[in-house]
Amino acid sequence: MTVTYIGLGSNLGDSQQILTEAVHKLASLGAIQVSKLYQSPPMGPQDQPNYLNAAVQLITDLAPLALLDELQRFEQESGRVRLRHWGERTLDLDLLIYGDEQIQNERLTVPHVGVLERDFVLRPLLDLDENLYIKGQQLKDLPILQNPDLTVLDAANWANL
Ligand code: PH2
Ligand code: MG
Ligand code: MG
Repeated sequence: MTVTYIGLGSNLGDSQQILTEAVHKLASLGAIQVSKLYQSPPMGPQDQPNYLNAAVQLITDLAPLALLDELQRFEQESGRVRLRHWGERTLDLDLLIYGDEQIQNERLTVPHVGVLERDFVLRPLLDLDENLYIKGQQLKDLPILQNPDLTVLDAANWANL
């Protein structure tokens, strides 16, 4: 059993519905906990809609690449559209953390690139474990969290679990 964290994002279609369905699919892979639901301005091209972002803690038996296969299958099933790099997309599921493993291969970099610089990833992660560390860095101490750009859309049971 490994404690993993998945980042969820969507800014095309009915994003809350798409993220809700993604949470239910993640629940088929193991025990989950879900962060609050956030809205955040786009990182990257500015001529795209705001994102909905969240994170899920998943405790699973799946090996990293098997888990990645499942995440990519869920992205495809949501009718994933990805129009440009850092651009709009229907569903993005990023494997952020896999236990305390550091993984680097053609398909996967864990911890996920850029986690420490993105408030829309950090804030939801801290909902799930406020004492989380990545690469020896305590997340709640990161300066970027002092002035977060994101707003809580739904703090309750938004995914209807
Ligand atoms: N994902 C991107 C590009 N830009 N911006 C926000 N706010 N949230 C995201 O999840 C996001 C983004 C590509 O994965
Ligand atoms: Mg992403
Ligand atoms: Mg991605």
